[in-house]
Amino acid sequence: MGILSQDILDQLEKQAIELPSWAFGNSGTRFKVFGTPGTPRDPFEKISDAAQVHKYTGLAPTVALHIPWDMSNFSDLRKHAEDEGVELGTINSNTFQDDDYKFGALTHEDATIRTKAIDHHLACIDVMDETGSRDLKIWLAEGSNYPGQADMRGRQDRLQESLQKIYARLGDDQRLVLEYKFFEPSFYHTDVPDWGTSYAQVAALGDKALVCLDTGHHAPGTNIEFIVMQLLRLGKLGSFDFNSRFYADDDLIVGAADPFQLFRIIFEVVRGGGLNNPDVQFMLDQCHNVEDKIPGQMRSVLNVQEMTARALLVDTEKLRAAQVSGDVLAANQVFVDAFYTDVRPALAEWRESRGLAADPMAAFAASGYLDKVAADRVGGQQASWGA
Ligand code: RM4
Ligand code: MN
Repeated sequence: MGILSQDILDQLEKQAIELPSWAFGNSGTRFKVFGTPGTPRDPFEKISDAAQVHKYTGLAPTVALHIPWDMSNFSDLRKHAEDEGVELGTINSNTFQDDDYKFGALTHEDATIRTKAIDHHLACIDVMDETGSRDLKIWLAEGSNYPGQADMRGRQDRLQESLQKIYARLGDDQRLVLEYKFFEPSFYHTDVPDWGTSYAQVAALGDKALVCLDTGHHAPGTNIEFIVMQLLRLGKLGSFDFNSRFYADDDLIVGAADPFQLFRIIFEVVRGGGLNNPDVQFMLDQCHNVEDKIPGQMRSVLNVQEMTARALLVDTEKLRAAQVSGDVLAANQVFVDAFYTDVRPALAEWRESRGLAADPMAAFAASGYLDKVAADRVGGQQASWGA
């Protein structure tokens, strides 16, 4: 395949990226949520849409669920997923949409509210047992808005205590990943704002607890690939939530805002042994406010694939030699040469050799699927955050 060696193609063959069920529902900003004809009305329809992404790209064999948004009969949903050619993946908990959690959930001052939040996570693990999911992903909206409002230290202690109770319920093959985010919805302090806090919390739990890195959850200018390197080095990178951002937690298409950053991140994944390593789950966490959702997800997984191919093209021997000899410009040249290599024609050719369309986006558009679901899915309530 031209510039892509057999070794690179073998690695690309194994690549798997998990899709978020919520990417197929409507979303928007606090100003407006735009509906789209054909948007799924239940988790079954979300899974069917997600399966389209896998069908055309061969890259997305699993779908993450959000509880309670995707509450269903899970054995039926699992069967439906299998019939559509995909599997159910990570289970995401939700302690950010209940009045009781206004001042925290796992960190709350009140033990009854903490217990309620812990029980929700235990129920999520019950769901995992039914869906066959390995990972429980916890993202917490907890923190405070004003200095003095909260006892930050007490909240860390309560968080650890609550997480221990959740951790104790995990099966042997199940894991917990704790996601961090530097701000929002709290604006002064956040209880899990950075990788260090997440690391400290999960390290105190045990081997089955790891960090989830959402690429949109850092301050502008943060060197995210450094964090990737460090977490891999520590054996604590459990999963990625891929997306891209210009300003805050924009949840835009991964690789859209800064393809070079995605390249640098994946280079460190490869360097740290995290590529196609089942311990490091690649996931998307995105929303499609104005673009079509299925093609938006397709574009996303293709972007990850393209940047993976480019990262694998880095001549690491040459790079290492330049680093050792202190040849700054040569090292940088090796790095950017790979980044600037257009792998798209080679990937298109390779796809065809595997029975996939050379251009998955065009093939999906030509399939008429979007028109069909727009005609079929009439009535009912379109899925969105909260449903
Ligand atoms: C949060 C976080 C979580 C995701 C929710 C929908 O900001 O990124 O991963 O589950 O949004
Ligand atoms: Mn996320």
